Amino acid sequence: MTEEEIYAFDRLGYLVLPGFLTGDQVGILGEAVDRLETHALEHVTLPPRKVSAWGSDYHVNEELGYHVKGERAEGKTLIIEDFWNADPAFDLLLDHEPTTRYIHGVVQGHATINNSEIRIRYKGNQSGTHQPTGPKYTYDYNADGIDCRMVRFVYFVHDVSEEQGAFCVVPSSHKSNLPSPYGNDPDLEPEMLSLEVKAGDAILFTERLRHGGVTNRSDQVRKTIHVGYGPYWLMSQNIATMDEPQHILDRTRERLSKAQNRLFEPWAKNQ
Ligand SMILES: O=C(O)CCC(=O)C(=O)O
Repeated sequence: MTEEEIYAFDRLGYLVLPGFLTGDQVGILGEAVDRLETHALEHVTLPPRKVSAWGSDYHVNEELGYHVKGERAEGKTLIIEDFWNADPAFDLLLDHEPTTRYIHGVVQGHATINNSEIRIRYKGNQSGTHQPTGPKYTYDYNADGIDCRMVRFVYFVHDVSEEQGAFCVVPSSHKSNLPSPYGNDPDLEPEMLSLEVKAGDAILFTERLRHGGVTNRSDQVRKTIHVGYGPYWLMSQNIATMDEPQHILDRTRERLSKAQNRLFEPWAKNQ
């Protein structure tokens, strides 16, 4: 990370990274997201089910190894977790040099993946504003620099304007001491900023930042890939498998390189 990026991330709590993925990568990921959306919509209401620790009802897809909840309807969203198991096309995001460089800039020590979700947001949908608190989501700065616990990358496979349901943040709110008085509708919060992006851009943010997604008022279905990172001891932060080990199938592990596997292996920190 450059000195300017470190300064901006510390001050604002996020970075917009233009042109982070190549055109080829955007094409591969976009097609994989479309394939998985089709599969997930055909299965989302079927057994087997899992009710997560947070109370959400998921379909557990044993064929492709993902968890999915939601529906395709006005105002609704489809969330597909553990997508690594479903399609090797997503592997290009694992041990991806630019991603690794930024993660090492904001997470100290051995960092692993703790969250993987594809968000598909249909017309009228918004992602409620949230700003997690507690030891898993802290933002700190010490003698070694920025010291985040959970952070997230959002990768964009198509352009997203404010009208199209942009990811949004309250800049610098990761340093606030008080709970927000503004509720969870991102469209109504003063100082909420929509981050408009192009295909191939990425956003990196600390989970401690107040964030969400403004209402998608367009006919474009908004599709994004979200990957959470943090210190090795953080367990899964996917909603279906909250605080469990990462749900990575044996056949996925066999496909991945040693460096890619290490991203899912907290216990490998000293290897
Ligand atoms: O992209 C959005 O609509 C919201 C995403 C979000 O809240 C998250 O990744 O934590």
